[in-house]
Amino acid sequence: MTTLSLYSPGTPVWLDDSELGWVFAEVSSCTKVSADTFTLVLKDANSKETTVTGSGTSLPHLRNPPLLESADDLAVLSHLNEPSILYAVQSRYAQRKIYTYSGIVLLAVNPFSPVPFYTPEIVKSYIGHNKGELEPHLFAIAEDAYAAMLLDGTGQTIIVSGESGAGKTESAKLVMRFIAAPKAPAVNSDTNSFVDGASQVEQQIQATNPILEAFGNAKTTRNDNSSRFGKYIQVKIMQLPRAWCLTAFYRSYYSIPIDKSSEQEFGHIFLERSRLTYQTKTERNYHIFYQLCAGLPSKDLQNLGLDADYSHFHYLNQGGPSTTELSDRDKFYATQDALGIIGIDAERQTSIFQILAALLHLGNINITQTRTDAIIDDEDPSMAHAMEFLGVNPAEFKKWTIKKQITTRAEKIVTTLTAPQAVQVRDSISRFVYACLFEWLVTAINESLTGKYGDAAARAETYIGVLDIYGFEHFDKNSFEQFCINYANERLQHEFNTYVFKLAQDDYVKEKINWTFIDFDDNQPAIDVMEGKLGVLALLDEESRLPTGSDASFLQKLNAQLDKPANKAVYKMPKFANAAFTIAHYALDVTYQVEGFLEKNRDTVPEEHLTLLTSSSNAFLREVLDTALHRVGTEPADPPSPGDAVSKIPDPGRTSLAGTTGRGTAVKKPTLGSIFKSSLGTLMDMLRMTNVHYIRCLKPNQHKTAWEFNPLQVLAQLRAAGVLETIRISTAGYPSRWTFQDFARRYHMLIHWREGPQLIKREQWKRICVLVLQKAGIDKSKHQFGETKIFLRTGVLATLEGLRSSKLNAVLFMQTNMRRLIA
Ligand code: AD9
Ligand code: MG
Repeated sequence: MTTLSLYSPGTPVWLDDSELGWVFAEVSSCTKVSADTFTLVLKDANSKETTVTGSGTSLPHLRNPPLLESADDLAVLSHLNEPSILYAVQSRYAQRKIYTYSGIVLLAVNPFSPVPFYTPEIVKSYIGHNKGELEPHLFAIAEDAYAAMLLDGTGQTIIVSGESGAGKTESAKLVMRFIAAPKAPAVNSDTNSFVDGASQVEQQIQATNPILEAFGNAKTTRNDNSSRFGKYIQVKIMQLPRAWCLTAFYRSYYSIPIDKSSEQEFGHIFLERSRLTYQTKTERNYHIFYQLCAGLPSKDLQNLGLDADYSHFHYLNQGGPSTTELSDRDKFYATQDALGIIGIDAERQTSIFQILAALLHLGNINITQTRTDAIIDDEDPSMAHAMEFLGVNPAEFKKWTIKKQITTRAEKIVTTLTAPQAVQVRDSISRFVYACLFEWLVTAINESLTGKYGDAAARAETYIGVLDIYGFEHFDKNSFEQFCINYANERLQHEFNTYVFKLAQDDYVKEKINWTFIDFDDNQPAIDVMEGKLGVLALLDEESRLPTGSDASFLQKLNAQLDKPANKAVYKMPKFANAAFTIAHYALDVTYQVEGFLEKNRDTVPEEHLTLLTSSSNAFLREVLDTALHRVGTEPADPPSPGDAVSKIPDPGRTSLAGTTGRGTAVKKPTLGSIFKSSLGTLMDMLRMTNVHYIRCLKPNQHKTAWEFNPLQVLAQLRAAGVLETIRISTAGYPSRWTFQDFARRYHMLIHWREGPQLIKREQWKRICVLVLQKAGIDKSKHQFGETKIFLRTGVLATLEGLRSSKLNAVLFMQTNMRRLIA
């Protein structure tokens, strides 16, 4: 079509608007200025005229016909441009439709209000139905994964992504509920059954939520229930002789590294541990502490030396106010119930609460200073309480909190610490114990979930995994925690790009099908700057291992290494912030303050304290530490190189929170950054072994207001997630690809009953594919033949599956009737 006819008078278009993104307008006139340049006069809804001159893509975007404007799947829009996509999502949201397909991705806009979309009847209605048959929904994605698992026999992952507060955790929980809802395998559609009332595994899976949220979630400025850890739960589906059986397993995100030689090889993204000892004014510590203060009967509180007023505790009063006491109290009861469901009885619960109380008392130990030396009063009541519950000798604890032992080749030297240094030691112990407790809980949950099917479950290959990690974050002040969280999100975005764009297109080229390459925003340069050989994490580790290392010299190294023309687009030195660096992430530029990076990366606990804790008289604490520490891995040291102070001077007398090191052995203590990086690596490797499905959560406003849609904010998220490109590739591309043989084996029944088996015998796979497509009436534009594979556009597989099911049912019907006749 020519430009003049495209922009004929009356054509609806989009006009740029600084507040709303775009507004409606209509073409009044279109005049040719030169060979490819045109001047358009546009009239907006208030009849205000605007003149635009341009060519090609700089001309206004075209609007879609009203019928398509709020389509279920953005892929059907005839004009695929940003304003049309944004408007479709926005107008659906205004109609209380929060889900929209965007090619292979489901977009989910947070309603910030209870919605009636998840009732047992709705769960039931999505079972056994193909993705396009009903309204877009999380359940349709879950059903799709379930069907793909049965069809291919491969592991499936549903990746839930989006920024903090966008709704990932809520969505992941709903998806889990759907998957855990009992149902027969979809191939046997007649017997599909949804039983109201939860099975035991289903109940146990549900119970993991209140527990993990109590111990791993906290209020942040972006989300009142923000996940501070990542989780990947695998629901394994085993085919037992008479039934399909569910069992679940958290590949979950230990705060301590797992032993590299262990069988449990999968990824874990750890808990944000700094929150335990410090929160900003508007945030809170982990929910469980407020729950404990609000929910425990006063006698139990007294026994633990606690009181209902959480503000008496340093670890809780730095942050903002609690949510209403009632909700913390109710949540506490829910946590207790859930602990009971997964088999942690009242006695064990009391042991857990004792440790939590010990941590609160630890935080209240008064550490002061005489001239240069830290001091703690021998009679400090908080120390007495804390040591009582931890089962540790107070005198020994005090000694190694205010003193430090350095071992040299010749002797051991004891030096004194300053008060701030002693506070660091105290806090590092609290963080360590809490991190171990969290891991112990995850282990207990897993033991309960795998239950009697433990071994079989571990071997089962067919599973659906749901990944829910902390969302992309940017605050006024961003530190090491945000760096790690955003790094994880950057890697996840890269997986998405690789999956959707690169792999698909690489395969097209390899199979030599007709294809015009679609460009996408590759975020590899940002990842290189963060995790590369001389990237932020590597330089941070180098600096962390130097006894004289400091945040300032870390920053100097960063700037020297990374502030280069090659990194101009991703690494920046901010103009107005000192002691900070900026990374241009896929979602947004974020400036990180370097203060505290080194200490947080080291997060070490003195070895003397570790010995005290592991030989505690509290048997439960010993079990907790044992569970956590038996997974600890150490990293062999790189061979020392000239000038490499790192591996030659291990910091003696201190051990990484993340791991113990044999004294004098040549091992590098893993830093938090290095553990994080390797954890992410294993997680990504595991995702790659599965077939992935994407749910992209969108946050419609920053105030958590129900049904409020801020177009510019949503647009930024759609852009960052590459939604436009994803749709383009989904519509232009071929999401299903099969080898000729696999395709022929599954669908040969659609061709003539005698011809099919004969062709199979002769292994004429491609011929069968051609005949199947002919028979099914699949248009030529909807498929392509590669060298070894057949490529199908969206929707074709659903058609074929429908035909296959009808055929199978017809055969079954005939056989049953024949038998009856014979009888
Ligand atoms: V973070 O990265 O963990 O900080 P999430 O997980 O993306 O974040 P979350 O699921 O916790 O966000 O959702 C935030 C809040 O949005 C919830 O506490 C609910 O109040 C609200 N929400 C999210 N999804 C839904 C929904 N489907 N229906 C109703 C919802 N409310
Ligand atoms: Mg969350």
